[in-house]
Amino acid sequence: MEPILVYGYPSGTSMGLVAALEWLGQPYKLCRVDMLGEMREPSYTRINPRVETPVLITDQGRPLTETMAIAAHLEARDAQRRISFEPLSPEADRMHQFMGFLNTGFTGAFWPLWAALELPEPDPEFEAALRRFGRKAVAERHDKLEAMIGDGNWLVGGKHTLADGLLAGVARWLEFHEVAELSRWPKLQALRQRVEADPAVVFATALENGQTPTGSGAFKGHLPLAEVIERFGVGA
Ligand SMILES: N[C@@H](CCC(=O)N[C@@H](CS)C(=O)NCC(=O)O)C(=O)O
Repeated sequence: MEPILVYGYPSGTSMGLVAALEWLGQPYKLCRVDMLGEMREPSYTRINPRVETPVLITDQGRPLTETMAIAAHLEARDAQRRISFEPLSPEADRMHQFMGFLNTGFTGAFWPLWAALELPEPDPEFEAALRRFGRKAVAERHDKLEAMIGDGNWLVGGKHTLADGLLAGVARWLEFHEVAELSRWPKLQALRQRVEADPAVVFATALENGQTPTGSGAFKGHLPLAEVIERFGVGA
């Protein structure tokens, strides 16, 4: 069977893995999940007990969670090195470094901003504190990322890779949370413009938005969440 990526909307980081699957060029299916609705049904815990996206249903039918684990799985399937590099090469190490940074500190810096947005009850003082803390953390992580970016067209090694996919999924939260002008980080701005204009990222973003774009041909259609849980979920 083809692997199936369960990706979340709105504005999920998993969009970057959809783009990576396009770049990888091997047949895959998708399952589009409303993170504010159906993901919160108890049955979802059968594919991810932590109630998050993404989840990859592997070609063996096993649910695999956590972005870094999914990325490692895709890398292992990438014999032609379309989205990764030769294991143990300097480029592979550098790509993993970027992915680790993006998936941890960079993504985590946004959590206070999400928390401010999702407060269960109005609490203006706490909300303002969360926003102040979050904006500072996000700007600081952007400064660090700007310093890490080289002169190439992509994050590492002159081609788009899993690292660029992860960047595409999360970096757009800067605008979503109205933290700062992207032009404050010129290297990141140029890189993001390139990544976000890439056909695979445009395709993945359109799918996330509920449109029906034409991709590279590797995408073999969506499955409903209920079917994915019924066929591949753990337990009853
Ligand atoms: N450590 C996980 C984090 C995944 C994560 O936080 N996903 C978000 C969407 S980007 C989510 O599902 N959040 C749950 C929610 O919105 O309630 C990973 O890297 O895959």
